Amino acid sequence: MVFRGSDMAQANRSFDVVIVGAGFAGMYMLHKLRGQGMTAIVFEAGGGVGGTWFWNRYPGARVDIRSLEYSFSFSEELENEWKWSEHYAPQPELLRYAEHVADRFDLKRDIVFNTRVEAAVFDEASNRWSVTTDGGDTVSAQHVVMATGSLSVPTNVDFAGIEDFGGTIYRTSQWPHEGVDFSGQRVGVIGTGSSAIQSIPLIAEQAAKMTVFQRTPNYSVPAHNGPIAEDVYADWTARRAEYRLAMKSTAGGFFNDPSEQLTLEAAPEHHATEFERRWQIGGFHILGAYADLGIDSEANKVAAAFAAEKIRSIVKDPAVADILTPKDYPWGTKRLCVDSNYYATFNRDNVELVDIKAAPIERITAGGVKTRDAEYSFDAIVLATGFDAMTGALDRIAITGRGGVRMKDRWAEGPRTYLGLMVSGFPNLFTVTGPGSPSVLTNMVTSIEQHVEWIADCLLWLRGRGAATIEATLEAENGWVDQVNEIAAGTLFPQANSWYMGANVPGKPRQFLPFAGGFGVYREICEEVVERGYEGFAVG
Ligand code: N01
Repeated sequence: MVFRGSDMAQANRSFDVVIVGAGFAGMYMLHKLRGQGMTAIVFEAGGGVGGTWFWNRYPGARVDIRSLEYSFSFSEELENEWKWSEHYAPQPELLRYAEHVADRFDLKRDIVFNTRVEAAVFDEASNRWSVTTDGGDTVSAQHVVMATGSLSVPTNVDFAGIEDFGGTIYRTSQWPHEGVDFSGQRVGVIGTGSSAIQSIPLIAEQAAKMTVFQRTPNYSVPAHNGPIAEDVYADWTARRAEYRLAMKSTAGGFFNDPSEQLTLEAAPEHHATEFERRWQIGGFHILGAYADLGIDSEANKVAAAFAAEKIRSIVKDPAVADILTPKDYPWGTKRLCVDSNYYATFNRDNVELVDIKAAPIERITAGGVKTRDAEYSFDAIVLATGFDAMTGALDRIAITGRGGVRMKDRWAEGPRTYLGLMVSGFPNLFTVTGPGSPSVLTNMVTSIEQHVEWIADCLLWLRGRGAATIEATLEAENGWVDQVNEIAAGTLFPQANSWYMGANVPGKPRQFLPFAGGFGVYREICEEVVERGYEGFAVG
């Protein structure tokens, strides 16, 4: 097999660290390790850097955390030279940013593209990992960092008859790089999560006719996106260090002005003005309206009622508004969507909404989609059906630790980690933003930086001690899993059939996957663990 890496990679098959994935996490990990004089190679399944932003090229794809905050903070030079065009940057700009980071830090010479890692096996005699790619190459490393992403493996939704469809099927997560022109076409979109909610308004503008198949309605808030005003940028630049530091103590790794007030202690008039004020600011600001929205059912109903009223006020047909209104899970317990013109799109003459909870899809036919009640004809179908979140990418690599144990088998009842960073029995293997860490509940870049820096510090510490291995103890892992579960049980999150709960993948154990105690708290815990000499880890 031809090794498709750089000259250095071809010449060397033994590294300090193998990094899997060249998204934001893998890129920063590589940069950080190089700075510590360590040798590292990155394997990346895609043809370029950027991870999420490399794959998800559907119309309207953009970040849902403000770009000033959803960006690297580790390099002042990088921060000074990059200027975001909009509050919520669109995918092409985010991809350009990833490319810029790769070029400015000369990362690509140690990234092997178009190469998927298939297996990682720990050898107990040498205390090294053997990592094998789909190119048939095997390299050896003391450590492995899984920077494989939390939402990187699409669910394999198999509709009966899908192979019969005579038109074109597109998946939002594997969008053609050259783009798609839907002009004059009849388009069906299946799914109403964030990917669909971002793409529907733009596809509707192009298509002759669009039909949206909704199984479960989602709550969405407007982004109110637009250019970043010069004074906002000037303030950010002047006070950036202070802002970046403050972000690290927030619950989500970004700013949304969280209130400490309890919902039912405020008057109904206050609810109306406070929710409206935050709706007008846009994005996740609304999540901070009251302190108990995520933990108190009665408080949550106030937010849900506000959202329902908003939908009714935007969508002209009351029957359509009713279908678009969530009714069977608490507000905010599925990932809140951030949109531009989503609800208003259903006022267009060329858009129809089909409730497939009431009349499920039976099959895809040669001409379109057949539900229990009707048949719809399409030239194209867009599947916006989601991801095997947080564990999907790790499950698909044959990771074998001590005693020949497969990680997938260890996790048969649900993922078990210590701090979302390591798994007992899998020495020297780290996960970035893995299950059991705040991850998808936060600004991913903030979380990625914290994890990468924690891992890099750990490797330096190990090197200083001349240690060969580090691994989570079973006791620490059990304690952490209990803590993650207890915190989740104190919230309303478990009441929704969300991908946070693994509920979107048939057969996946039902377990709240991220740590819901907040980023700031989590970061402090990670720091305390280090201060106590890597408490909960066995070092050999
Ligand atoms: O996926 P989803 P997504 N038949 O799982 C439906 C991030 N993200 O790609 O809810 C019919 O949310 C499914 O219905 P139901 C963000 O964290 C961020 O949209 O299972 N329908 C649902 O409506 C987000 O939360 C951005 O009943 C089926 C939809 O498909 C996460 O990625 C943008 C079905 C899937 O929604 C995932 O979002 C995009 C079936 N068999 C994504 N199977 C930003 O804004 C599934 N569905 C940054």
